[in-house]
Amino acid sequence: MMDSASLNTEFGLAKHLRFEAQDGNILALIDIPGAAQAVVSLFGAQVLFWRPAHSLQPVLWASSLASYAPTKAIRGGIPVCWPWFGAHPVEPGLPAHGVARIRAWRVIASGLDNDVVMLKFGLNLDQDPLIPQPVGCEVTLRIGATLSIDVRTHNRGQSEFVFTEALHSYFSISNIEAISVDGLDTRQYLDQLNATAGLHTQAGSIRFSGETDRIYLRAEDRCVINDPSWGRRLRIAKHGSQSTVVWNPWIDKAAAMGDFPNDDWPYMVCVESGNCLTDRITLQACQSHVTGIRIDVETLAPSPPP
Ligand code: TA6
Repeated sequence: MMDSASLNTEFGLAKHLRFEAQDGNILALIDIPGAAQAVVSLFGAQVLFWRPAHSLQPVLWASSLASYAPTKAIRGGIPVCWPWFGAHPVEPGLPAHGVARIRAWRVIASGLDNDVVMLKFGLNLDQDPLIPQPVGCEVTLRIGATLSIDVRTHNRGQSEFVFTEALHSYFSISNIEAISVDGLDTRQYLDQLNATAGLHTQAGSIRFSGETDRIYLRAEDRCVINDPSWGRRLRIAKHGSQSTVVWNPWIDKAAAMGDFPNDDWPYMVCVESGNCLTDRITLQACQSHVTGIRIDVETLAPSPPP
C-alpha cells in the first residue's frame, strides 16, 4: 500500500481529499464545504463516516469499540462483504463475509466534479490464498450530498466464478423502536434466527421489537428508513442487487460482540444491499457485474404542534 504522502501527491484533491496514516491503516478524509464530510478506510475500502451538509446527524453508525488494526473487520460504516456473504458456503472456518473488508485496497483514481469526490479502489487478489480464481474487484465511491458506492466484480479467468456479496450498511437512527423500514412489502425473506422455518412473506413496513436478522430475496426495491424522531428518511436506492438484509442485534447479540458497545444496539440498523443465498451471481469468463447503492437523506417537515 502506498504511504499517505505518496497518496496525497498522486490522488489528493487540495482541501477536498487528503490521506492520513492511522494505526497501520490509511484514512481518506473528505471535506466538501456545503456538501458533505466523510472518512474512508483504505483497509476494507470502507466508508466509516458520512454526513451531508444539511444533515444534523451522521447517517452511518460506527462502533466506538471498533478495531482499526488492519487485521479485523471494522464494525460500522459500510463494510464490503465479498465474494461471499455470511459463512463461506464450503469452508465455514474461513472469515465471515469474505475477504474484501479485511484486505488493504489500493487507490486507483480520484476526482472532483460538482461538489462530488470520486474515489476508486482496486483489490489485488492474484496471490490471495482465499481466492483461487483470477477475479478482480473494484469499489468506486462518489461522495457528496448523496453517497454512491459501486462494487464491480470481473471474472478474468476461463471458468465460471460464483459469488455472493453485500454492502453491509450500518445506519445511525434515533431509536430502533421508533423507526420503520419500507420497501420490502410482499417480499420473501429467510429469518436467519430460524433458518429451518423456510421463507416468510413481508407484510407492510418492518418494525423492530427484538433481534432481527432477515435476508430478503428477489428484492430489487429501494428501501427507506423512516425516522420521524430525527425528522428524516434515509433512502437507499440500489442496482445490480437482488437481496436486502435487515439486521439489528438487540441486547444479547450486542453484548456478545466485543467490538459493539452493549448499550448501542437501539441506535443502529443495518439495511444491506447485495446478492445473497439463492440470489448469488455467476460470471462466465471475462464477464463483469456491478452492484451499487445510492443513499440520500430526506428531511421531513416538522410535524405541526398538537
Ligand atoms: O448482516 C447480518 C449478519 O450476517 C448477522 O448475521 C451478523 O453476523 C452480522 O452480519 C455481523 O457480522 P460480522 O461478521 O460483521 O460480525
